[in-house]
Amino acid sequence: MPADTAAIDTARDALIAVDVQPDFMPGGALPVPGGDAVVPVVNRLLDLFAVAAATQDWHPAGHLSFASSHPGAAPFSRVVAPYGEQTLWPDHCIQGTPGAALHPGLRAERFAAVLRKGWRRDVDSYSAFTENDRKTPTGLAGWLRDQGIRRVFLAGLATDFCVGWSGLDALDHGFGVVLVPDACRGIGIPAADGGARDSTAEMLRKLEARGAAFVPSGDLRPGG
Ligand code: VGL
Ligand code: ZN
Repeated sequence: MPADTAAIDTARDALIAVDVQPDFMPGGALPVPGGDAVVPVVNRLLDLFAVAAATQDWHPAGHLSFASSHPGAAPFSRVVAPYGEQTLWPDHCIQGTPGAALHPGLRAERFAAVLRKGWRRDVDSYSAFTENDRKTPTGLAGWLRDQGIRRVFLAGLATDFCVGWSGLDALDHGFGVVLVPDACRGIGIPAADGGARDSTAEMLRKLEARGAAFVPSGDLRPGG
């Protein structure tokens, strides 16, 4: 990690906009409080980066992560999937529906790559790098490396799930990670460990412990 986390090196730094999709906006199928506020922030951030990618949560109908696929199960409860524990969600981001599109207010033409994830019916994928079985790669790490990227700046939704897991996996892949707090929002459910922290606070704690940096968008600048 360069000493100056706030200076963007356009040859080595990439912006990743995670799951900025209508279904995660207030009023959407799986609303993230304040989710719409990240759109203008991501749009401003795009001016600082030469390499930017976006992810789209992209599930088939009947996806294993949908509570509706488990008779009697409520959204936000947990089940044990063949690959381990899986939180169940309201149906969301169904392939080809308007709620699964990139948010129409995004400057999407600036994304060099758009990666869809969660498209296997029986495996969810929070992370942009590795699916929830914790072994199937999405290919994003290789793409970033092929562009010469060494550090990723994370924006989008939701801090406690797809942004957070993407950050942890980016660290595991050897990338530096900078989370831009005002460009992210969390869902905020009771944390899986049953502790006092909610899922957003718990994820931020993990990211910090593993070496992620947190730099607000207003502090980022060209150079470095
Ligand atoms: C997400 C829950 C289910 C996310 C996606 O984008 O954080 N969360 N699917
Ligand atoms: Zn999902």
